Amino acid sequence: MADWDLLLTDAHVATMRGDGYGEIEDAALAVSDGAIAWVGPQAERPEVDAAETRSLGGRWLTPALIDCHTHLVFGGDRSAEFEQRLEGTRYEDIARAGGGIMSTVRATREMSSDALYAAALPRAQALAREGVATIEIKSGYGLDVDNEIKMLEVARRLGESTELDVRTTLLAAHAVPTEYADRADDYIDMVCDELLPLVAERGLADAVDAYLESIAFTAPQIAKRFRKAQQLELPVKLHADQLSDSGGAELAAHFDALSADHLEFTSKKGVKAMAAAGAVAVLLPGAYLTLGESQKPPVDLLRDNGVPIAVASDCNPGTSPICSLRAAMILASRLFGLTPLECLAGVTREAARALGLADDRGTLDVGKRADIAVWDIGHPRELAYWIGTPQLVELLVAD
Ligand code: DI6
Ligand code: FE
Repeated sequence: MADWDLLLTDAHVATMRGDGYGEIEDAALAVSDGAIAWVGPQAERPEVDAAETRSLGGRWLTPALIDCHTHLVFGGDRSAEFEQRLEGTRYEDIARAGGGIMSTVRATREMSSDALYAAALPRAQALAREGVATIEIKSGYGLDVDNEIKMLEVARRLGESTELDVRTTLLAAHAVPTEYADRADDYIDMVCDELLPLVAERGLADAVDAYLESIAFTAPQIAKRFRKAQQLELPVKLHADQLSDSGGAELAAHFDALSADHLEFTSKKGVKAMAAAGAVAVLLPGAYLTLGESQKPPVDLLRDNGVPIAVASDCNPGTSPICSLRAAMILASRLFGLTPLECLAGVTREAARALGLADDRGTLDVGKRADIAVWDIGHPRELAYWIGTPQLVELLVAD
């Protein structure tokens, strides 16, 4: 019997281990039982049998990409609102007038599971076509027990029916639903007492998220929900400081969050708190672009304090209608000044860390999942450089 299932030769590898690209030129990589069994310079490869050997003709291998923040299960469309915004109406004002997130909530509630699945599938496939093997999908457009569960079930089904590995996040504290207008505390109580325990019992969520903002929930409301999540042993993450400095980074750090996401208005104190807690900063340049923001996340402070930086699509119909992680990389470099290395690390090893999966994927290391992207490029820096060029040759994923 062969020792390895698959041996890839004549390749260059960006392992993404350590701080750099982890480049190995003229490399080989072996896969066994869905995991990386060997990686290194071709000249040092042990003489071991492989069931299948493939020469890659000088192509590059990187870890498969990971989109660690999406809302890609949703109903309806918000292009009219996009038009309104370009005509001068602010996102917060549209939200306060019952549009924004609530209009997607109405459309999502009206759709059956099957219809939601059919709408979400092409979005997930679009990400996969660019080299993404793992995606996080949030609920947050149901905002009641049945519809939040419906969204999470659709997300799980996407994972089961495609080659994508889907991680689900309960984002019930995304907006105050109309039926709880002026009773946000009661809504949070319902989420803590009913929805969260049910979701945990049914294993439908891998993490819990919330939206801290003047148009969404307050810090005490979110703290209550995070305490409940922790009792149920679910890790937390937070939409933090997107439109104002709400102390989101500090709140996330206080609860040992996996990540704090957006962070445009995060202060130095918030960055220091994240560094101390080991939370990942997930930057979402698609939302910054779409909302026409001018306040950028504090990238230099994040770097100086050693906060890991991930990049994600934030795919959603309101603020980031982008089904492309490559586009998010491009935008992170152009808009936030991330280096090509930071962009690629942000969608591989740091994205894995933002999902609590750093031990399992995100770098090409022996023992990790054999989720590997094969690229027709001269160097991995090109992945944050070329726009719209089809560079992915193949995506290999562990079963
Ligand atoms: N921040 C965002 O950018 C998305 N959610 C959030 O909390 C926006 C979601 C939407 O507008 O539908
Ligand atoms: Fe988001």
